[in-house]
Amino acid sequence: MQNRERLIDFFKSSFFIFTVLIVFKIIVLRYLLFGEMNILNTIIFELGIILVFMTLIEMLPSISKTIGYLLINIIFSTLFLAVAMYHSYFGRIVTYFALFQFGQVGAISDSIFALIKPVYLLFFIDVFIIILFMILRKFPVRSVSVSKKVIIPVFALAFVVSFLNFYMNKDEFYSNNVVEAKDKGVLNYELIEIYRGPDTALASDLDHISNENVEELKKEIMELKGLEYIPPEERNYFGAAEGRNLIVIQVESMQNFPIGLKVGGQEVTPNMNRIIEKSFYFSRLFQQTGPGNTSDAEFLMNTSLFPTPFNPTSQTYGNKIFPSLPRLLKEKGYASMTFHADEIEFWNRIELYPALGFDTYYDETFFGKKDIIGMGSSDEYLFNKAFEVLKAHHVTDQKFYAHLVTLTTHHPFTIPSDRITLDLPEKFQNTLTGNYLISMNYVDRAIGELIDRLKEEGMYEESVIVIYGDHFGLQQSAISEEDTNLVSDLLGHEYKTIDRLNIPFILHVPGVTEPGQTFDKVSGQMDMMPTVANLLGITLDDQIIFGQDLLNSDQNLLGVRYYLPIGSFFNDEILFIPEKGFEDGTAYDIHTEEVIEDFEKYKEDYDRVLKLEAISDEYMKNLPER
Ligand code: GP9
Ligand code: MN
Repeated sequence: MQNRERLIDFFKSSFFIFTVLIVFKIIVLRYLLFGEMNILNTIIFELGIILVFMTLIEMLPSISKTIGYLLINIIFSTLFLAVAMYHSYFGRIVTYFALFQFGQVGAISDSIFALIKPVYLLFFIDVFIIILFMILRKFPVRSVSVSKKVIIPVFALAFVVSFLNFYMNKDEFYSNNVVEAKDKGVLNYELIEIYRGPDTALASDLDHISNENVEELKKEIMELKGLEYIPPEERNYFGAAEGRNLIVIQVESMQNFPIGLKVGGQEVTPNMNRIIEKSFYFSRLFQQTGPGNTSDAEFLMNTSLFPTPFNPTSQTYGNKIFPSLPRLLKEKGYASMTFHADEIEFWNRIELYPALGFDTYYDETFFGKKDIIGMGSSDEYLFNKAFEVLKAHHVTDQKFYAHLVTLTTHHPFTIPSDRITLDLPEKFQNTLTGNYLISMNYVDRAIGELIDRLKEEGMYEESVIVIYGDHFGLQQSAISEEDTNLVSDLLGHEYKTIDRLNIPFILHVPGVTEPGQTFDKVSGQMDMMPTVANLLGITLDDQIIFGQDLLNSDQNLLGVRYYLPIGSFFNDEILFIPEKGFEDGTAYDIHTEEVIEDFEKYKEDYDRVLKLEAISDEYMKNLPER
């Protein structure tokens, strides 16, 4: 055969066609992830692993070859789509750990559809075309095999290159896994994560951490956070709400910006705005949830520990006994219960709730799939049914702690038209931002009605009412430019990460938090539990916590390691986001959100945060199992 014919045959081979298709798709993927169109980088970082797979398939007997190519194409395409979608929402590269959560995909299918972008079609368009051709029996045009003389050396070379890329890069840990995947190759990074396993050690020298030397450990944590010990009798508001019932409302996707906001002359959250007038309101509190989202917010509220970084805490440690708010309150004679209208298996709450020490949980079974909006029974229904339970405790004089975890305002924020009371200006109609505001207005009304009922039954004065958001609802990278502009207009400045991670925290103690006060000090979700405990007269002196009582401290240092790279933190002045590590990271002024050039002085805070997170991980690992 002539050389020219051989070459033409090669171009017609499935080996060549599918390799080109997959390389093209990974160029698209790298563009979506890193904003680069560099073909050379793709060849250097990604081609090796692709060729290992392709040459192996080419060596198969010809009958299984076509199926092999089709399958590998579909597998790569699905992986690329998953990585692209996950990145657009979570801002990081998904690893195989997240596969553990695939069982939950069905339940959030509405949200997944809302995240799909037309560009993702590029990952699958060829699959459809090939299947069509196969139906028409036009593919493969002529089954052309590539000579073993070519395939074997290509395989050997690709294997050696891929192995070296893996071997040389496997031990260096980057804070930001997007940068890591860019530098080491997306496919290579995935292999490195499999090699590392789920328990990547983020720090060493932690042998002294256990739940037996609480006193010593507490001292170390206080020192790292720069906090002084204050005796209970000198603490502000210590026990100011002692003996009251505790009602904690965790609001799905509630960010801080709708609070106090007026759109078209109408308040978005009129009820919460009224409550805030008689509350301690923390307007600069930041989310610290991990891969477990809502369930991590529940975990943070009840433990003041760091959620685990690679898996939902409820999955990693569902078998543990956490020192927690329900357990502390039990010692004071409280009954504890938690309400959420989703099925109990979601986020492994079936294990999380006993791990947190709740006496009773009320889930989808209790709400009986009534009045469904989105993922479960509506928040109005949740509050009404929960109220009956609370009232039953009240009439028997049983003190209680109720954690009410709402659901209706989950992405994509669709509220049925007959429940909408917010009349939005034209430009918000049919936008995600508009729907988000409508859903915030919806849950605000439901909260207002619950409080009215507590008042009617004489339960209000005996209560501490806490309201906070679980995490953001509007992810900049996952919303359209139009929505980003709409939110920016509402904020009066460009919508940025600091705004997105900012959730409200409202402490309402009738007769005590009046007149209301707004605190704009930097604070985080892990501070909520110690602050509430102080009001209820619980010292936490014998308990390991990583948050702090906000009514008795003036400086803060808060690690955030999800939605942002590991090692990210807030202090009173900046939000810091590392890249490979500290030196190439970026510091943003907490007030102006401008980049700060000279940030070397914050290195100590960075080291402290990593240490605190490592201590929390090690402490949790050593907690007893149930
Ligand atoms: C799941 C619900 C929503 O039960 O709480 O969870 P999210 O998707 O926000 O983590
Ligand atoms: Mn949530």
